Amino acid sequence: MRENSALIVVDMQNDFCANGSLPVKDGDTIVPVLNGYIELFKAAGFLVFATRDWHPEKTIHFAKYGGKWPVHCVQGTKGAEFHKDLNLPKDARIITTGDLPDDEGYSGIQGRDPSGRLLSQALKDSGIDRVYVGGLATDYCVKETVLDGLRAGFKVTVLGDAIKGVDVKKGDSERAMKEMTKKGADVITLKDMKALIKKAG
Ligand code: VGL
Repeated sequence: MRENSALIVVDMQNDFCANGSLPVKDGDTIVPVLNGYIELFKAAGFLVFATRDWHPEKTIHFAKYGGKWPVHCVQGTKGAEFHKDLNLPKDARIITTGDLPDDEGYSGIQGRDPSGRLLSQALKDSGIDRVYVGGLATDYCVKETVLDGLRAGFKVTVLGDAIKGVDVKKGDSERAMKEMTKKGADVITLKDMKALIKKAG
């Protein structure tokens, strides 16, 4: 690939997986696929970012404080840890979202690295012009990260076989996919990604 690319793995945390407090149906099933992408990106020398939803106990994001969701991904809890089978590289850059009481934290692009730098800035500082986005959930954090990435001027590719949605309303994930592609996102699968990287040498 000629472009300088990075992988963004969105919110692959226990609470969004089976037995979590806000489980995304079949959320776990994308872990091996994401691991396939991670391997490719590492081998190609590209950066890997992993976002994590990282809420305080009290936040406007939770239903009991006026928000939409059950309590999930509270800072420092088991539910906020990454799925144990996700093979994040040692040098993966962790991006924190939703860690303030008035912040829903849907967009990974607005998340911050350990030094407090916005992900959008961290990407620019590394000369990244295209991001590949997969993880959970298609109709919330993946969608917002993709749309925000496009707005910030990045080219964005959705990992079509490494996302799953919440579907609070039936069809939400499908509508999210339509919106992302309409706004300019590309979609790829692991098989095509392998071919692309091979072709680029
Ligand atoms: C998410 C619902 C609530 C997500 C986060 O990571 O997509 N979804 N909070």
